[in-house]
Amino acid sequence: MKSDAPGDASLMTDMIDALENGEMGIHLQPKFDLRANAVTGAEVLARWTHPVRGEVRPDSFVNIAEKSEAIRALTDWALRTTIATHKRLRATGIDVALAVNLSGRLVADPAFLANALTIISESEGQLYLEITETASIGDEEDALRHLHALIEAGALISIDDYGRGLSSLTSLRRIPASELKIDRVFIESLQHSARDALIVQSTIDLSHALGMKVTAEGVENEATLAALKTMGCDVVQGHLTGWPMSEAGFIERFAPKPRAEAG
Ligand code: G
Ligand code: G
Ligand code: MN
Repeated sequence: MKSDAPGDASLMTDMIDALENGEMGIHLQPKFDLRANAVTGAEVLARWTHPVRGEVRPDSFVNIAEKSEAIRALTDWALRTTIATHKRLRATGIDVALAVNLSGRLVADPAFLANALTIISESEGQLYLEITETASIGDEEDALRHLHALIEAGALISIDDYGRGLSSLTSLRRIPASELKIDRVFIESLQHSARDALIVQSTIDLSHALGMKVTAEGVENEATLAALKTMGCDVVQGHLTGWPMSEAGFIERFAPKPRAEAG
């Protein structure tokens, strides 16, 4: 797809408007901790209802946004929205870590960093930045310096979609990550492919040896969950433990229920 197609440009203008007029929202997908046997986190996923086009899938607007400055506006918005959501969740008694997706190409962007540091310093709860590599961040001095500054400001770094595309052993060499998320292509075939099972097991062991916890993405059934538990995986995320849901839905499901009065 061409990056400067006219359709893309108008979609980006609409997207910038959407960030301000309430069309853009977020959903939260539970991250279930296998040892705690509880949801201890959630991934923040942008959701856009366009007045004419209807639901616009994030893969399409994120991909287009990544080709311009628009990705900075989207990510600033996502961070601010996450921090406001975090406050509201905590007010209902929900204490979970929230994870925002951060496009790899923003990591080396100084203008993004300045804003992000200010926003992140306002976070009241644990905040993860899930980074998908679009370039070899681990080999860029600026990017690495920025990651350390983000950590200094209180964020935790997560390597997203590990094993797919550009995300590779290169990212493990120098990225100061606290979490590694194994891409769902490996998780989906865990039951049927001995090779994929070996890859997942060794990725878990390698991550632990490097001091990272491991989240499996795309967990859709009990058999996969059981296998991951045996392998020592720390956290699972997927349709089995919860689809992405609205903030209201998340509160409904996870807020501590006041005890019913006797009688
Ligand atoms: O639910 P799902 O279809 O939401 O998400 C599709 C893709 O869009 C995922 O790869 C996810 O990481 C990405 N995505 C969702 N929200 C955001 C966001 O706020 N910023 C960035 N950079 N990516 C996002
Ligand atoms: O790239 P990232 O890992 O941020 O993408 C998250 C994406 O994965 C979102 O589009 C989300 O809707 C999707 N997703 C979440 N759980 C599942 C699942 O169990 N199965 C599949 N196929 N997709 C999932
Ligand atoms: Mn993610």
